[in-house]
Amino acid sequence: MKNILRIVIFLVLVGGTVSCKKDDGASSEIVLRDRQEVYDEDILEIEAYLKDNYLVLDADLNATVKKIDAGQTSIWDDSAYPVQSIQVKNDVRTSNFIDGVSSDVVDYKLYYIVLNEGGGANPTHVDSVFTAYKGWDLSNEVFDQNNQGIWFTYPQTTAFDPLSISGYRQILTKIKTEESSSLNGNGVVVHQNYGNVIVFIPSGLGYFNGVIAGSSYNPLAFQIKLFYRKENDHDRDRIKSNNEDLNGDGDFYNDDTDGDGIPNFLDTDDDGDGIITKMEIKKPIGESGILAYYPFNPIADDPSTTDIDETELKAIPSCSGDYTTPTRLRKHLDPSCH
Ligand SMILES: [Ca+2]
Ligand SMILES: [Ca+2]
Ligand SMILES: [Ca+2]
Ligand SMILES: [Ca+2]
Repeated sequence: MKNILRIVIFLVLVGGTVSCKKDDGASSEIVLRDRQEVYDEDILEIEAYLKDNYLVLDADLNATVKKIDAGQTSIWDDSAYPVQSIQVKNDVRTSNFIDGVSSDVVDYKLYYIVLNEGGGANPTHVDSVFTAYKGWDLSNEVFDQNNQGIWFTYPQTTAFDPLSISGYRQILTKIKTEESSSLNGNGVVVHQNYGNVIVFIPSGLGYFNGVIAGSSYNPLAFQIKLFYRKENDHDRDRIKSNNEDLNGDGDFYNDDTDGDGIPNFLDTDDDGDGIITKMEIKKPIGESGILAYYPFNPIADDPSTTDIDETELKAIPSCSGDYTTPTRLRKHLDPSCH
């Protein structure tokens, strides 16, 4: 029970921190500091931490970090599990409109250690993910832990959807979901070959001025295990959000076919012709296949399901009736055609 309570508290903090603005009561007494200045301090603190501490792993690659006291090899110098880094921006938005980008201009460095890559799929930024985690501060005090796993969804569809912090969700693109899972004799799910990563998060990609683990502006570490992902259709237009990143750059907020300020993955009428996408891609009566709506790309039969023929030879057509060319202008993106 204690764990569940902690999860709820964690979620409130996560949701509150990423969505709260200056009028947040809990943080109103904390002086709002300059983001670059805080980051410059945080990254020095994180780098010192990586040089002053070492990693202990159990047989299941559960991590514990300890302060070096007898010549152990630091995380910084550990060649078995080398520390890596990526540069990222703060992805917390002011709105879901195209122009709702964060005013945070800091170039953040995220240090991370891949303990296991995982045998499944890389999640995209807008997939829901099911992860277990352990979070600790740079004095190695664990402040939250979830061993069973919890779903996080980005972006939120309601304010109550669990949402992870920016540094947490952005590092997940570096690992993959599990290869498989099974139930053991006690009915407990056992995950095999899942993505397992440790990430060191500057406070600007975490809770920033929100109080976590006893203080604000607190850089943190998380071990994250990625079990499942779910592809979403955020606007329920029968086109997966993953197929609405038209320029394929991994940014789902810069694709706006009709220029109305709403990105395609959240726009129910992508080409702005007054006919909703879902209606434009509905198959006429008598069309072949088992789906009511054209898929984005043709689908081959899955030989593992011998009782079902999944074949869909025709995908969303262009105005001229081209059902297959990958680069065709699909009709839901062509305002001259419904
Ligand atoms: Ca894009
Ligand atoms: Ca739009
Ligand atoms: Ca759409
Ligand atoms: Ca339309």
